[in-house]
Amino acid sequence: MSLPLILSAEVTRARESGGAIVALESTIITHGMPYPQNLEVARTVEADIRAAGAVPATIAVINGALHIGLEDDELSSLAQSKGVAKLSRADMAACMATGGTGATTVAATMIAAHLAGIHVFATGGIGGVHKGAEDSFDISADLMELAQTPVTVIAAGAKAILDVAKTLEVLETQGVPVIVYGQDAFPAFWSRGSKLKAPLRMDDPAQIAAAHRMRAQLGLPGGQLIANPIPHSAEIPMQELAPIIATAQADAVRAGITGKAVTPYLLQRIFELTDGRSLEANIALVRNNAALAARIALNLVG
Ligand code: PSU
Ligand code: MN
Repeated sequence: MSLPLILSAEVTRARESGGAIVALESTIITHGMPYPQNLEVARTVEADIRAAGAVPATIAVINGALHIGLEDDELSSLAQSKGVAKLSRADMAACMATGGTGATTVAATMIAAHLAGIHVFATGGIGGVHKGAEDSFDISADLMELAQTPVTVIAAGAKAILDVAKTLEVLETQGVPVIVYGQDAFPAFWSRGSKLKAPLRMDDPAQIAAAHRMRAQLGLPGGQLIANPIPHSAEIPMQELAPIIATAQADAVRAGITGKAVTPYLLQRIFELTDGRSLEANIALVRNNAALAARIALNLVG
C-alpha cells in the first residue's frame, strides 16, 4: 500500500519548476482561532507567501490522506469543521490509517513538510514546556521534533502561556539552534521583547538559509527555530497580558484541562479575556512570519 499523499495543484507545479515552497500548519486554523477569522487568516497568509514569490503548502489530514497544500474548498471546509483531531507525531499515522481528518501541529507539519521535500515552515507560536511542567510533565512534542526533523520553522517566539525559559533550556539540550531575527532579546509572541537573550541572532534571511544548508552538510539531524518578533504596530505589552494569562491558566486548572486540550483551551480563553485583541496580534505575527519564511525559502532554492 502506498502512502496516501495528495499535493495541491500549485505545490505540484512548484515542485516541478523548482520553486520555493513554504509549509503552513492547520492546527492554528482548527484549534487556534475561531471561524470565520481562521479561514480569512489562512487565506491571507497563503496570499502573503504568493506575493513574496513563494508557494504556500497548508498541511492537513483529510479522510485519511495527507494533503500538502489545500485547494480553497478544502481549506474552507477544514476551517468550518467541528471536532477535527489535533495531530502530532504520536497520532498522525493512526488518524490516516482509520481514514480520519485532522489538523497538523508544528510537529506533524514538520514531518509532512520533510516528506514532501519542503525545508521551510511558517507558524505563529510553537508548543513548548508548559508552566507547572514539573508537576504535569506537559512538554510539547514540537521541541523533540525540532531536534530530529530538518525543517526551518519560523515562529514569533513562544507564548507566555509557556515557561519560556524552560522551553529554551529543552531546545538547547536537544541541540536545536534558536535564531532570533534582527534583535538580541528572545521575542515573547504578543510582545517583541522579553528578559531572555537570543541564543543566536541573524539579520539576514540568506544567513538563515546558509545555516540550514550547513547543518545538512554537517550531517546534523533536526531543524532550526527562527524567532521573529511581532511587528511594533501589533504588539501587546507584557504587563497587560500577564494577568490575563494567569487567569486563563487558573481557569484551565480549575476546569481540569489536560494533555493536548491545554493549548487550545488557553488560546480560546485569552481571546475571550482580551475581547479578541490577542487574535489581531496573532494575525499580524503569522503574516510577518510567512513573509520571512518566503524570503528564507527563496534563498534555499536560489
Ligand atoms: N502555540 C501557539 N498557537 C498555536 C499552537 C501553539 O501560540 O496554535 C498550536 C501549534 O499547532 C502547536 C500546538 O504545534 O499548538 C502545540 O500543542 P501542544 O502544546 O499540545 O503540543
Ligand atoms: Mn502538551
